[in-house]
Amino acid sequence: MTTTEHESPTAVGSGTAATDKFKNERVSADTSPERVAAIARDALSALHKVILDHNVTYPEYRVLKQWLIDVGEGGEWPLFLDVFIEHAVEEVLARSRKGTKGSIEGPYYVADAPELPSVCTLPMREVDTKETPLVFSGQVTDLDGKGIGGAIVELWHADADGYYSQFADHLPEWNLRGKIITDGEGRYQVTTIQPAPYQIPTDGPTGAFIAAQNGHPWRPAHLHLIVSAPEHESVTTQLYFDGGEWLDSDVASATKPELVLRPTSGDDGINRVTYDFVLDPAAG
Ligand code: MBD
Ligand code: FE
Repeated sequence: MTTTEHESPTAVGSGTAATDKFKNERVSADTSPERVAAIARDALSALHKVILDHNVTYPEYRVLKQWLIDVGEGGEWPLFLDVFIEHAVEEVLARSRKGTKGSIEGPYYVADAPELPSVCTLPMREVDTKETPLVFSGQVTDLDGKGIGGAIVELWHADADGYYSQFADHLPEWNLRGKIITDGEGRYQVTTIQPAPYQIPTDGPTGAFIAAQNGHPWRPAHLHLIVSAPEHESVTTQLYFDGGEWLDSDVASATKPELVLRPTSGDDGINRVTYDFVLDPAAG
């Protein structure tokens, strides 16, 4: 806690908010019954193998059952899955992509953020303006390097205390979230603040899972982005900061060397960095 005085949001609070948001989306997948059966069969045998290899006991099995119930009741399934599972799904998607490297979406994306012009400042509180400003600019292009006008750069990130708006009651709606529309050449320039590293809530079942393995609950400071344009595949990604704490040990296994920013710190106290996004053409 550096700049504000408020009750720390609890794991149950942020977890429940993430679960409620997810339940409001209607999700479906075009998966054949044969494929469902094959995946279910292999998932169960993988788990059976772990139980047999480790001689898992009845008391251990019951502790697992209780923990699974706790994750659900704490609303932490979006958190747990996105931290420990999503990176593998992203790896599958990445096999078919040539443009900008993707990364996981995580549990804290909210659609329909305010639209902003190509040169803009993210919505922020008075207190956020006391943090280190970050001017983040660049161009969205296709695979041939041609700028894409009217592309959308959706940006969301944690504040300097590591909290996300809409998932922590003390923050105003849409704080540090926006949809930036690129100019005719695909360029954008957004002013925001340096985010802080994110700590997985330690008071819930995901925190207990991490502590039980002597792991740390931290993600390095990051920006979340979804970059999209008509007739192109959208890319969901994250950008990190060179030299940032936890960059080499992200609890969510979601960093890639191509996604590390190296901002310059100006004499005016402003950090500046550019990053260009390259979109694949729409598949099929
Ligand atoms: C985050 O901020 C995040 O990006 C992920 C993937 C999981 C938990 C918190
Ligand atoms: Fe995040």
